[in-house]
Formats: sequence, structure tokens, C-alpha cells
Amino acid sequence: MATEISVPDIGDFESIEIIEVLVKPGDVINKNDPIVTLESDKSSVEVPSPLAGKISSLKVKIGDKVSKGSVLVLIEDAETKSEQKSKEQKKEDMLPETEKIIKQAEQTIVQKPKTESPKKVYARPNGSDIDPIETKEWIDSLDAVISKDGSDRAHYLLKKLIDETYKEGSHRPLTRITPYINTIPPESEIKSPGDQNIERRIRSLIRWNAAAMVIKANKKNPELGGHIGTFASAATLYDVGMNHFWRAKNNKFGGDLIYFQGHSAPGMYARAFLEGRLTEKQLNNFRQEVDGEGLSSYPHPWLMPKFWQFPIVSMGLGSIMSIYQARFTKYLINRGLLKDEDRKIWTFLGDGEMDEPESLGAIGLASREKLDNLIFVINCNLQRLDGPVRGNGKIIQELEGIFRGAGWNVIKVIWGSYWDPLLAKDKSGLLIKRMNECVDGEYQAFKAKGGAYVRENFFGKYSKLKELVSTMTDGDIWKLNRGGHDPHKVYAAYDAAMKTKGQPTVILAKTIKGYGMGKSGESINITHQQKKLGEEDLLYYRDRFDIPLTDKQVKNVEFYKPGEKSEEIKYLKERRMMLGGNIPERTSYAKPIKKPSKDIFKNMLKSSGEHKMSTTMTLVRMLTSLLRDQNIASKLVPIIPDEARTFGMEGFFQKIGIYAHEGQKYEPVDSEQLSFYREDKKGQVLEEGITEAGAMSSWIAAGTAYTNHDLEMIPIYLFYSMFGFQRIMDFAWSAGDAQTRGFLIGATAGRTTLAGEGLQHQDGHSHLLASAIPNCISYDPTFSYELAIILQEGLRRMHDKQENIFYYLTVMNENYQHPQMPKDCEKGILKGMYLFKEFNKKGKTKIQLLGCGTILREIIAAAEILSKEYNIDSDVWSVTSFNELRKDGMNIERKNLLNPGTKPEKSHVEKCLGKREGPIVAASDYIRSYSDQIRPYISKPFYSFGTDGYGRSDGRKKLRNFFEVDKEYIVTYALSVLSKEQLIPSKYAKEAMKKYKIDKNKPIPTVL
Ligand SMILES: Cc1ncc(C[n+]2csc(CCOP(=O)(O)OP(=O)(O)O)c2C)c(N)n1
Ligand SMILES: [Mg+2]
Repeated sequence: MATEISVPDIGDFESIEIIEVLVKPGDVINKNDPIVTLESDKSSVEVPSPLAGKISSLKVKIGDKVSKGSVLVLIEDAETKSEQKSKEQKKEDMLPETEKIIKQAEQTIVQKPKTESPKKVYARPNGSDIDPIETKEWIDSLDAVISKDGSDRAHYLLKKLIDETYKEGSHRPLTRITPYINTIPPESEIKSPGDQNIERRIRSLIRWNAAAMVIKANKKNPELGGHIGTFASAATLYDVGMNHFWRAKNNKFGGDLIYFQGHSAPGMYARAFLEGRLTEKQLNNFRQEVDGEGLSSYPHPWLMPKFWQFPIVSMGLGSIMSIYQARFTKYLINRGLLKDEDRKIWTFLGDGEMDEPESLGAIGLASREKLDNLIFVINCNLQRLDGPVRGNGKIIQELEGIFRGAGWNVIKVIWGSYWDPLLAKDKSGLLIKRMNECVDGEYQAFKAKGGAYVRENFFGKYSKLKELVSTMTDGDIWKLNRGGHDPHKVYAAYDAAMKTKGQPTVILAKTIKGYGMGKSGESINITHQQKKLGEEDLLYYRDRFDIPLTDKQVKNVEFYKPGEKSEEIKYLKERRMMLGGNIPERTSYAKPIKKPSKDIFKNMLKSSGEHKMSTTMTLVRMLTSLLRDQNIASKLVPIIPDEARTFGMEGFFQKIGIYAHEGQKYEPVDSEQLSFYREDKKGQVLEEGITEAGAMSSWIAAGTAYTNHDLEMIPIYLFYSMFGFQRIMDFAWSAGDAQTRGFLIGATAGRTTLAGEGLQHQDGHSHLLASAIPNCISYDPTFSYELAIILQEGLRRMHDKQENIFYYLTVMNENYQHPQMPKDCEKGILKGMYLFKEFNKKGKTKIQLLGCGTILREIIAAAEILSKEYNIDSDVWSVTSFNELRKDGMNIERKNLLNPGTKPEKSHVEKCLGKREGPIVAASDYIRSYSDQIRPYISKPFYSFGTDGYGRSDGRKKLRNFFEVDKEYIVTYALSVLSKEQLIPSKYAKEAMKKYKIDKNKPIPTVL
């Protein structure tokens, strides 16, 4: 029996055009296979078949207009049970169930009778203890519970008590922070299996070589800079990871991903030197990269592509990018593209760095998405560049509250093992009290001023505390170490972090900036920039870490590397062998993605006829086609920060689903509609919500998956073009450094094209921002065929040939007709310009007209007017990329200058325009400097017009007139240019000004 398949609920749309019919009679299709594609002026969407079966007849053709209920096809042998029915059934079943749950919940709310109780007046403790005996009774009870049933039971009881206080009406959260002591008590610490003596010796050598590298570079040339103090504070944090936790990528395991704090790079080089991965010559060339064999100042994959993975020295980027990296790793696993090997992402951050909005801006996502593959290590050395991070407070406590509040597992590593006996001995509670009350400014001073100072100013505050340390020498007190310098404490914290499930972990490790540097830089405000140690300081440093160098060698700032057979080198290499190989190391074994067949874009090369559409629609159509290509479909990662509907992409929700790690726990409000909001654990769309920085971080994670996961992916991040580069330029710069491959799409682009939105929305300069990034290729296409050619080439170059470039394309929301692709223009489209049309009537004279994006259409219209009304011929050039033309021009010019006396080569601009007649007029929807970029490469009069100035809200026609880029202005300016060049009399321009009501006294839009 044949069943009719009709158009489902498509929301508010009526009479929607069918632009593709994807089945024919006789086809056997599966459930959810697309039958037709519908396109309104705002979006295009496939209609999937609700049934499997054989198509017996087609009831529609391309160009038909359909609405909800219109029959599309007849299908035979269809499954009988309809999806719709089962949905209704489910809905009916759900209602009584829901009711039951609500009833049960209601029963648990005990309604207390509202009796008027006499008003009581309570004592206000104000932090002091108003009844110490009662307090002691409570503490004794708690101690009894801990010793009988353990601390979990005690916590349970405490939680119950807190719940009771809430019921009684106390809605003040008790605390977000715990006392200023280690989260893991000594008895629960997992002990490191490492040989501590050898590990200390290795660490000391790394410390020495790292410092020596910076000092040597600065001896050679004080311009070079570098940091000693940061790595000195973090050495143990890195070493424990390197010796015991971080598993490298190899043929059996995908590898942990470590985001190294940028300016601790010297420590990573120093270790790699001991491992034999870097030579002494390279160390000698730290920060001297120009002649090759140097080492980059910070982690820059662009400069050291086999070594560094994550360029995060711009503070704040590491946090957010690693969160999205952890999220993307789970995305790949949930989509079945990556094996779940329990790989971890570790991120090293500075405590000062946590002030960056990007550092804390995405921590909610990490806990919401249960990123237990993510471990943050925040090196709390209490200092940033100029001074203390929180002199009057405690950064560790502040961060604990923030992270715990966001749902993270927080592990504080504040005190080293030497404090354990003191803490155990102190029954008065005064030690913890003192620890709690001191502020970071004091803690910094304690470590700068020696043991006697600490005795006096820390312990000395309370006589009982002074007594506690009375048998200790000043030297012993000085040795009381901080958690982040204690390998046992660090090991225990890392071990606990590795075992945490269902939450991300942050380790807050207290350290000393410039640890071991003594007077020259330990815990003092100038530590951060200390890069020149005097001889005395160097000798101190050598002795402090027992480096086997003679005084003379120290004065020469020599590196020290023990022999290959030494215990240290053997141990170091063995540990890395056990952990699978080298870290950091950057490799890629990703298979290329075969470029799609040209057929997939064939439709886009044809004229759209009467049909008007925007380039955004063209792009969405092409993406829809790509989702039908077997090689490409699963690799596409559409990324959108809450603008899918603006870009007409809501069809993707139903088709490929929105990624949601917990699937969809609710029936979406629009579930009856075709493009309903479908969240899915295997969903493909990354619907990021309103976070451009987050979306960009996802794009970078996906675009570098070829190296971090050995998977070539195709990220396409569509954003409101104004909120792209302008908002997240630092990420874009880092993306280039990381060699990210993928497409950035600036949608609703163009200062006069977005129209109604106004000043803060209308983009007239994103292309110039894009042009600053050396490996970013950008285009502002006008017509569907241009976009199709560019997209194909992008896929080929980035994902088939695996070139380390990325594309920025602007697409617009203006609907217009698209012509058929002119012959032989593909190369020109890609190079940046081609001849679109010649107006040759052997007129009075000739002019060259250049345009791009929507303004090319104004140029074409102007050319027609010039031809018809003024008998002026023109060549109309579509300039798909002034940026690409500039790159080519600059390159050729340089080549020619460096080859004096030889026959000069010609730039593409010159090849196009060199022999053409007449002056040049260029216009775009961007500021003039965009088109001005090619001015130096043409030896002809050149005039450019653009949208310099702030945007404003109005209709397109008015805006183009205001910014002087509409056809009328272009005609007028063209006539004026021709008169200035003495090719026609000035009267024509004057007449045009009158005709088009152009006021010569109207101020230029930049000053309005
Ligand atoms: C976005 C940004 N702003 C400023 C800097 C310059 N800078 C480099 S290190 C530093 C201080 C870092 O302090 P902290 O995060 O506490 O790291 P520490 O060196 O103490 O480990 C600053 C301001 C930068 N790298 N990035
Ligand atoms: Mg710091």
C-alpha cells in the first residue's frame, strides 16, 4: 500500500520553494533519508522521510511552492507504525508519570503549621565564640564520629545539619572555602613511588640549566629577555608530572595534552636538553631564532612545529582554550570518532593570570559538562609581574571559592611535609587560625626575609605558637616548605586529580616566586623580570641546588649535563619511556580528507534565475550538500554562538543534532516541528551559546585535532562578522600560531548590508583584521559560484593537501539573483580578482571599475548607467580579495627589487589592469584602506570608496547613499574621476550631482 509523505510542521513558513528533489521513483530509502530541500528567504532545510520504503511516485518538482501538509511523494512497503503516533503515545504516558513525580515531591515538603512564635532575640556571635563549652561538645561529638565511622560519615552529618539550618530559615551559605590548609590530609596522601634523591638532583639540574639559558642570552644581548623566577617556582609541579603522570602520544595511546605556562618555557627546554632532545647550541640560542637553531621565547608551534603544541603565552587563553579542548575531546569520543582512553588535559596557569576574564569565563562549562579529563594546576606563587596578586587577601582562598562555587573539585596544596608534625602537634587550633589570618603580602615577606623574621612575625603573634617552634632553629623554620615545592604533596594531589570522576579538578599549589634565587630574586617584587644574576648570586644558586660546577664554570654560566650513563640521565629517560615518549612533542598522523567531487557544488555554478538568495543561504546550501558527502559529512564541525536562526541554519539541529553530553532530557517545546531543537549525545553542531571566545576555542580545538588527536576535522565557525576578529583577535592570532585549519565565516557582513542593526553591529573592517594574520586567507565574495570555488579550494588546500592555513569568508544577508559563472574565472576568483563583464560600445572613454561583496552589484549597476546614459565604457572586475591581491603584489614587488636589472615579474593586479584603458575606481562595503591595499601595485590613477566611519541603523539604500557607495555615487565619482584625468569635461559630473541630489557640503561620514 502506498503512503503519502507530506510536508511536516515548518513553523511560521508558508509557500516555501522546493530547491532540490533528492529522490526519484523506484528509489529505496531509509527512514530519515532526505526527500526534498525547502528554502525560504531565510533558511534552507531538508525534509526527511518519516518512513523507510520504495518511492512509488513524486508529487513535486524543483521550483514548486509547498506548505505544511503538501504531499511530496508516495512511498510503498512503508513501515506501518508512524513516528507521530508513538510520540503522541509517549506524551500521554508521560503526563500521569509527571503528575506522580510532582505529587511525590510535594509530599516530601513538610508543611509546618504556621504558629505564631514569640519573637526571640539571639546573641550575635560576630565571629567570636559566645559559648565555648557548647562548641567543644559539638567538636568532641564530631571527633567521635570521625574516629568511629570516618570523615565521610562526619561530612554526611554536617551536610544534614546544614540542610536543617536551611529548613529553619537560615539561607546564608555557610562557606565556600575551607581552612587555609591542604585539602588532602597527610594520612590520605598516596606516596610517590619515585626515587626522591635522584628526582631532586634532576630537578636541580633543570633549574640550573633553565636559569643559565636566560642569563647567557642576556649576557650576549640584554634585549633578549626571559624569565627565571616563574619556572623556579613551578619546577616541582612540572617535574612530578613529567616523571610520573604525563603519558605521551605513541602508536598505542593518544597522549595527554599539556598546556605549559608560556613563560616557564625555559624549564621545558632545560629538561629536553637533559633528555637529549635539544642541543647545547640550541640552548645557547634561546630567544635567538632568526638564524635558525634557536629556541622560541615561548611556546610557539609556528616557530617550533615539532615541539610546542599550545601557544598560550597571552594570559588567559590557556584556561579557556584547554577547557574547550577537553570538551572537544569528549565530543569526539561521544561521536564515536575517537577512542576513550581516559586521556587528560593539564593546564598550567599563573595566579596573576587568573584575573583575565578568559581565565575564569568558561569554568562553568567545564563543570556543567563534567570534564573530568581536565586538570588545572594554578601556580600560586602569590606574585604577578609588579607585585603581589592579592597582597591584602589570599589568592588561593579566593580561587577555591570561585572554583568550588562553579562545581570543580578543588585540591589545595599549601603546606609542605615539614609542616605536618607542627599541624599535628598544635592542639590549640592556633596554627590554622594564624594560617587563616595572614594575608598574601605577609606570606610573600615571610619567604623574602628569613627564618628569624618568620619566627617573630608569623609564630610570634601567639605565645603558644612561639612555643610550638621553640626547639626549632631559624634554619629549621626557614625549611618549613610550601606545598608546591614538595614532591610528595604534589604527587598526592596529581594522583587524586587523575582519579576524580564527573568533575574537573583544579590544584591550587602554593609556591615561592624565584624559589632558590636567594637575595637576587626569591619572593621579592622584582623577581618576575630578573634575568641577570651576578656572580655571587650564581654561586649561591649553584650551592643551593648542589650543581657540580666549579666556580670558574659558574662564572662562565656553563650548562651542566651528566653523562648518558649517569643515574640521573638513565632515570629521566626511563621515566619518559615508561610514560610512552616525549612531552612536549608535536606530530600529526591524520589522514587527509579527500576533497569532495566537483558535482557537489555544480548547482552553485549555475544562474539562480529569478530566484533571489543571500550568500549566507548559498553557504548553508553547500554545507547541507557536504553533509551528504561520505568523506566529509562526519568531519564537519559546525560551530555557532547562538545565531543559527539568524544564519538560516536551524535545519542542522534536526539533521545532525546539537552536541549535548547528556543527550536530551526534555521534550523540546518545538518537538512537533521539522527543525526542532534536537540535542543529542552524538550531536554534531557545537551550539555554544553567547560566547565568541568559547566558540573560537572550540574552532581551534577542532582545527588542530589533526595534531592533537590525529584526526583531520573541518571546523566551520559562523559568527556575526562584527563579533568575530574584533572580539577575539588574540585567539585568532594564536590560532594561526597553532596552525589551525578550518573556516571562519563572518556572516551578516558589510557595513551597509546588515542595515537595521546599527553602529555596534555593522562590520566594515573585519577583512583588515584578517589581513594581519599571515596564514589567514580571506575573501569577500559576491556570487554563489565565487563562494563555491573558494570553499572547494579551501577544502582541498587545508584538509586534502593539509596546508597550515585557515580561511575567513564574509557572507551577507542580502537577497539577490546570482549569475552563471563566467568562463575561465576560477583562477582569478582564487587569486583575488577577475574580469566579470566588459561594457564595450566604443564609447567616449573607458574606466576600470572594481568591487566586491554586495557593493560589486552597485558597481555593475553603475557601469550600466555609465554605458547607457553617458556612453562611457568600462571593465567591471569582481575583486574577491583585496587581501590576497596585496599579498601577491607585495611578494612580486619585493622579488623584483631583489633582482635589479632582471625583467620584472607582474603581480596579478598588474596582469589584470596593466593593459586596460582608463583610471581605476574601487569600492567595497569596508573602509577604504581595504581596497587601498592594491594602490601601490598599479601604475594608474586609483580612487577608492568605502564605508569609513561608524555605522548606523537604516535601510540598505539609505546607508549606501550615506556612505557614498551606491550606484548613484559611483556613477558621479566615476564621472568626476574621468574629468579629473581630463578624459571628459567636468559638466557630466556636475550634472550627475544635480540629478542624484549629491550635496558637496555633506561632511565625510567619518566626522559625523
Ligand atoms: C594578555 C597578557 N598580558 C600581559 C602579559 C605580560 N605578562 C607576562 S607574565 C606576567 C605576569 C604573570 O603573573 P602570573 O600569572 O602570576 O605568573 P607567574 O609568573 O607568577 O607564574 C605578565 C603580566 C601577557 N603575557 N599576556
Ligand atoms: Mg604568580
